[in-house]
Order: sequence, then C-alpha cells, then structure tokens
Amino acid sequence: MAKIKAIHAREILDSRGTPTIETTVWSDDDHGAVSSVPSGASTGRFEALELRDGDPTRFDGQGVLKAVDNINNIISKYVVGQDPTKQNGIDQILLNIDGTASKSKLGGNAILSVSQAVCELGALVSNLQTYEYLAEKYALARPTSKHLPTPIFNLINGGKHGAGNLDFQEFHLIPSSQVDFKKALQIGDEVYQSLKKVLINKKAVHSVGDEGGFAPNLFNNVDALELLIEAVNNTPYKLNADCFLGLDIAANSFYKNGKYQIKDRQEPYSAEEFIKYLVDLKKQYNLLSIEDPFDQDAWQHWVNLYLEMGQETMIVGDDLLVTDKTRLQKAIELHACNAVLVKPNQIGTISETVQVVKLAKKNNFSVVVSHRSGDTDEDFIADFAVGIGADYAKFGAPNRMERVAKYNRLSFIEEYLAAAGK
Ligand code: 2PG
Ligand code: MG
Repeated sequence: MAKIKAIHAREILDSRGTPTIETTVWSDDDHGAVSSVPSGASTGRFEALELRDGDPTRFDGQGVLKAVDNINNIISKYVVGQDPTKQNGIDQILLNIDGTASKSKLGGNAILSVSQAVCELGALVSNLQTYEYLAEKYALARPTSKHLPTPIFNLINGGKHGAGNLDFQEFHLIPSSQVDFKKALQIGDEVYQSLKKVLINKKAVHSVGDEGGFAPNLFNNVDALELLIEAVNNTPYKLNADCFLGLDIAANSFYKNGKYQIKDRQEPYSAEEFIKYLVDLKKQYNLLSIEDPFDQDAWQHWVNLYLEMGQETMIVGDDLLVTDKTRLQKAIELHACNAVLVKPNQIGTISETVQVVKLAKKNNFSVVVSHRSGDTDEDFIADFAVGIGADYAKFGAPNRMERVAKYNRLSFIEEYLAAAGK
C-alpha cells in the first residue's frame, strides 16, 4: 500500500491571468501527481467559497497565498501518511478540518486542489489511467471508445465571458451523439472555423472570449443563433442531423426585480413572458439543450418551463444546482430540470461530486461535466467525465489551449480504449 509522502501547493495563473492553485502530491513509492483548479466568472450564489487573499497590493486582491498556505501548513499535516487510493476517507478528512458548510475556512479551491491531486495520485499508484481508476472505484461507467461523452462546444461567448453586448452567455454547437468523438471534434472545429469566416465576411469582430468562442458585436441574442446556422450551412454538415444548437442563458446575470431584461426587447420580460419567449425559441431553433434559463432562486419558473418542454429538451441546472446534492434532490422532487451541470469546484471535493453524479443517474438526469471560464492546462476533468460516464462534456470552444487540452485528452482516451479493444 502506497502512502502520501509529501504535498506542496503553489500559486499559478489561470487562463484569465488570475491566480489559482497548483498542488503536487508525492507517494512513498515515488509517484507524483500535479493538479490545478479552475475558477468561474458567472458563479452561483451557493458555490463553495473560493478563498482569495483580498490583499490589494497583489493581483488586485485575487491572490491565493492564504489558500496555498492552508494546504502546505494545515492540510498536509493530516494528509501525509494516508493511502492515496482512499479518496472518500481523505475527502472526509478535508471536510472535517474545514468544518464549514461553504468550505470557507480552508477555501473550496484549496480543498479541491488536494482532493483532485490525490485522485490523480491514486490512479498513478494503481497503475491506471485516471479515467480507468475512477471507473473502477465508483462503478458508474464502463468506458468504451464508442461511448465517450458528447462534446458541447461553446462557439459564441456572451454574458460575463464575452464583450458585453450579448446577454446569453453561451451559444452551443452539439454534434450528434451518434458519431464517435473524433468526428464530433472535427464537426465542432470545422463549424468554428466556418463561423470565423462568416464573421470576417460580415466585417464583424472575430476576437474570442474567455472560453475561446467568438465574442462578436451583434444587435441581439437571436443574431448569434442565426450566425451559427449560417456557419453550419457553409460546411458539409446538416443542422439537426449532424449537429444541434443549445444555449447557456446564465439568466442570473440579467434577472432584476423579478424580470428578465435582454436586448431582444426593450421592455423586460416577466417570468411568464420569458417562458413563452423560450418556448418559441426552442421551436424556431430546435434547441437540444437550455442551461440556466432562469435565476438560481426562481424555482417556480423552472418548474413551469419544464412542464412546457421538459419532455423534449435538455434543461440543465448549473447555477441552480451548483453540484450540490441537496439542491439536486430538490430539483428532482420539483421536476425543475432534467440535467445537471457538474463542476467539481462548485462543491469542493471529488467524492461529493461523485455523489451528485450518482444521484443524477439514479433519477435519469443527464450528466454534463464542465470546465470553468477561468481554467488551466489541467485535463483531469476529461478523465473525470469519462470515468463517471458523463453524457456530455462542456469544455468551451475548440480554441485556446486550456480548452483544447481537455478535448485532446478525450481524443487520446478514445484511441487508448480502441487500442485496448474496448
Ligand atoms: C457556466 C460556466 C462554464 P463559469 O456558466 O456554465 O462554461 O461558466 O465558469 O464562468 O461559471
Ligand atoms: Mg452555466
């Protein structure tokens, strides 16, 4: 049995140039796992606390030296000597030391950084790829090259990830789940390149946003969907056969005084009007999936939309559910949605994230494993998506290395599985 010999965390920069944490864990049989954690911009109110220094003399208060210190000087005392394959036990130790519901004492970022690095080390000492290790440990999936998560590409970035002129945060292209991963990646990338040409031809801005999707200057949200259609039509692929459209509305960011204010209409929409707007949008664009259509506390709006289109549309809870078992349970009971966005850093440990996936699967919710808008070259999340049998993987556009690293890892896993005859 291997034991954790040492642990060391340090401050690094993420894709936005904002500090985050990288942790290395070594075992006494001389393995070492290095893992870094991401950070959201459009965060749900109920997410685990991301501990930042608040010191205005460094990185505008965004430094993470306190969280790093919590790992090096507090967590390490309890974790060194533990068996790295005992993920649940180590996560429980982390929860016990922290002792708060929001992980505010040590920081959710400090806790996840250790939890994730331990998971990777557990795989190394077991001589397994991380996805294999997760699949064996939690028995939620039997990965094969034919059943990898379907990628959800975020080709246009609006909301808090864009240039400020689109209200909806993400405009998705989703390849058919009938094609293998490599083909899906090709479809996503070719439509992305086609979209760039469409924008250039229209003399529109074609620089990219936080997740590698384009952040053009458009008049309203529907224009972005029209651009995606044009881009698909300029490729050999057929919309609604080879690929589909989806949205992350991220409605928290434009919900004010009980109303939804977007550019498509001068008057803000009441909840009832916004539901009708979304039902029409779904019909017109055959949307496969809609994420966060309403505010994180507006449960009744979710329930009403689900009644209207829950049978034929994937309605994804992100800020609503924040990868939290209790909130997911509530959504299941209320029929508020039928899919959960899974982001380990919303909850803070790998074990708790797995618990959410288990509950989702038991209740036939679709599972969408997701990156964050501020991310690193870390590809753990790709292994996690495969290892727990996610239906979808949302890792941004096929552009910017912190996004592409994750898609490339899925493509490696596909080949690796195929070579092993699986
Ligand atoms: C989302 C995520 C990831 P952020 O809303 O789904 O795309 O964004 O990481 O900013 O919360
Ligand atoms: Mg979201």
